Amino acid sequence: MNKTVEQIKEILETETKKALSTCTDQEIYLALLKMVEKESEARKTPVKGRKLYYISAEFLIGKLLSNNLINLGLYDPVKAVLEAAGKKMSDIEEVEPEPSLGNGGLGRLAACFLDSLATLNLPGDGVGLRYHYGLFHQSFQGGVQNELPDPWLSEHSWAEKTDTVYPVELAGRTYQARLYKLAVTGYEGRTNTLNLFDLDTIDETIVHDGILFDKTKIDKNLTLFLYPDDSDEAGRRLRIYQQYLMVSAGAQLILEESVARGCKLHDLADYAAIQINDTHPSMVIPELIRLLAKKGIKFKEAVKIVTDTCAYTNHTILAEALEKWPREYLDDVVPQLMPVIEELDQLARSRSKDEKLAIIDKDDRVHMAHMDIHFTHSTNGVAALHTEILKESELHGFYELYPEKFNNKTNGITFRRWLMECDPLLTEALEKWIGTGFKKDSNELEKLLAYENDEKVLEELTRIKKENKQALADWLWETQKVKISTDALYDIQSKRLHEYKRQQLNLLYLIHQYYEIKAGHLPAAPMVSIFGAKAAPAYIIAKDIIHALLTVSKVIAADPEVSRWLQVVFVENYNVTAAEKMIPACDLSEQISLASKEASGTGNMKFMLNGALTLGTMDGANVEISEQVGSDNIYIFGQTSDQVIHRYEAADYCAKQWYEGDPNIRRAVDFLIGDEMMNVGQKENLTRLHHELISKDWFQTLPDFNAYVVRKGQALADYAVNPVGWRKKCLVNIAKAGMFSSDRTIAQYNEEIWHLGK
Ligand code: 26Q
Repeated sequence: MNKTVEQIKEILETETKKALSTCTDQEIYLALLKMVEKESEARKTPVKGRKLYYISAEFLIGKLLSNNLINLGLYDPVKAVLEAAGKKMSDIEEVEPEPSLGNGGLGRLAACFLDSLATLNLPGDGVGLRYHYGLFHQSFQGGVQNELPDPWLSEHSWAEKTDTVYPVELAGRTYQARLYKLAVTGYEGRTNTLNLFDLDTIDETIVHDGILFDKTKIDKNLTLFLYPDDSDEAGRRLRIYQQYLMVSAGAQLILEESVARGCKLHDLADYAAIQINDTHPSMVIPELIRLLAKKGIKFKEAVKIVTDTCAYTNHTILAEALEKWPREYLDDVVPQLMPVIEELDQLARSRSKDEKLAIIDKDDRVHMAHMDIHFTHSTNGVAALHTEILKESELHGFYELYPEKFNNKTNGITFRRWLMECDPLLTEALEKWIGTGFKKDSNELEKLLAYENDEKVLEELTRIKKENKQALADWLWETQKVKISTDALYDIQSKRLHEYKRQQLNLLYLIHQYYEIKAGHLPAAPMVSIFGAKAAPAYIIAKDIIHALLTVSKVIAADPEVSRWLQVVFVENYNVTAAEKMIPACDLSEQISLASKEASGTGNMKFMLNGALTLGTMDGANVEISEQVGSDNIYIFGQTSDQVIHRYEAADYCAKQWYEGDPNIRRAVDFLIGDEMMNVGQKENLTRLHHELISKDWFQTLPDFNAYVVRKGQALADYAVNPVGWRKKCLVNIAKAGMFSSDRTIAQYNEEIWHLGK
């Protein structure tokens, strides 16, 4: 039963022991946290049959207060209670620190999946680590990225300490992994659990000078940070420590829970399904085999049990992101696993003579993805194109050996956070036009198509977008003291900074526009170009790209001729909270990775759902977005993945030829080291980036440059010249976003891989 406004007021005042109007925001936040905990507890139901464990090094859950209130049906009455007491929901939200327990897409996907599992009433818990600091806090100083720890834990946080500890052996020493539990509420659904492991001995005081710390003191640092810098050996070893703590404690938890429900271990697959989120948790395979062997199960049978229980998701085809650990590291950190991994390698070699499919290669490196594919029953990619590329090129040998294991599960996003929570104005308008069914059945968004020619609806969509732009502009002013116009097209590229995602292509466009405007070739409409991106602390070129963008932003701002038409803003510390402000305000969503490199993308889906049009390459899920909306409602440009793959095979790409052969390209690239930039920015960073673009350009920015400029110009013209036509395209994008709900994705995982009980 939903609670009434009066009941909520009483609960909160009993908790705070005073009238709400006299409470601080902090007191109200804590009272709400308590209330949510109680409510969600009541929705925990016993599990019958198979239960899922989604094991992942990242869960980028974002702030939880509003999300939980929405899912529990308490948001509106709580808002009313607060308003009656003269309080604002947004002020209470501010009190909560964001748990940034993920880097980007992979971690956010895990969080969306937990939301959908609970919403679909499926028993599915997360297993991960309770990092004390999530992804670093980013600030810009002197035009460069600065990194600081980002604390989120406090005495009262969502993750509750339990009395459960599991022993985990690391480098011959036994550590105690303590279990923390965080309630995951479903929208009008059940409550599941996110299980996070930690050590009691972690010492936050060893952090110094930003995010530096002694990487050898394992008992003090193991769960201190999400993915410590792995540019040096100590960092890479620490990753193995983290991974093993997670999988060993996780495996013990899974076995214990299953046995408590009647499992006899031989039938583990009837009680548990384990989804391995990328290769970071892959050691769960040998660990489970080892634990089963300790209980007397023979190796061969243990391999079968584990294969039937586990499934693996691949999120990347970038070779450098596929984990291959020097055997020596594993010998040192997890010697108890090595005999198992060796036996698995022998078994794999008996199945295929192809050296490329081995687990331990001739250089004594352990290929985690290979172990996953051999010893799980399912390998999936995260978008149709990505899965095809895995089958046809990257993992072709494996596909020939195990065609039945390969399948696609196109990613999705939870509409609760990425529509209902972040865009209440659009949500309310949708409710008015098509009812509330879309919240549980995302395909109902298609009902919106009936209004494609309804002037009032289109006008209202325009008004909502404008209000969301104003809200973003206000927030930027409050948080960064940056002023942006709301009478402009908002163009946004927000995602991790990586060369393959090609923020540098956008950078070259901005320079090109600068020259065009100076030459009197004015654009069709003013544009605010907004970036949000963190660069890995040791990724030098990525940091140079940030520096170049910050510098271009200053050069343009200082030039009144240009800044009337073009403004460049870099949002500091891009995280889930910032995304929730930026996405609803966007007109044009930049999804411009080099075709074949972005496994899926999920930001692309969030922007689409909030009525932005995509400017993108035929990469990842952009391909499926394009199929959904049709070519008139998306701006596609650039090389196709086939062309890119052939070019890589032929190894005949020469950036210098493109640079020398095209005056527009040369002009834009050389601007990086011209006086305007050098006067404002740092010579070292700008020269290094300039050199990189001409001599390497691994992700083929230059061949796509002209097509990008033309297509973006067209988008700008459409926006300016035919606003009604533009808004219709936006409407089609919202209406066709249904297939990108993570509810759809999770239903497919369940039907085709997990077969969970209820
Ligand atoms: C590996 C080895 C050593 C150190 C770090 C890593 C590492 C860390 C994080 C490798 C990969 C990641 C994260 C990958 C990621 O976020 N991938 C994204 O996953 C999304 C969800 O499927 C996709 O939409 C994106 O396309 C993909 O880039």
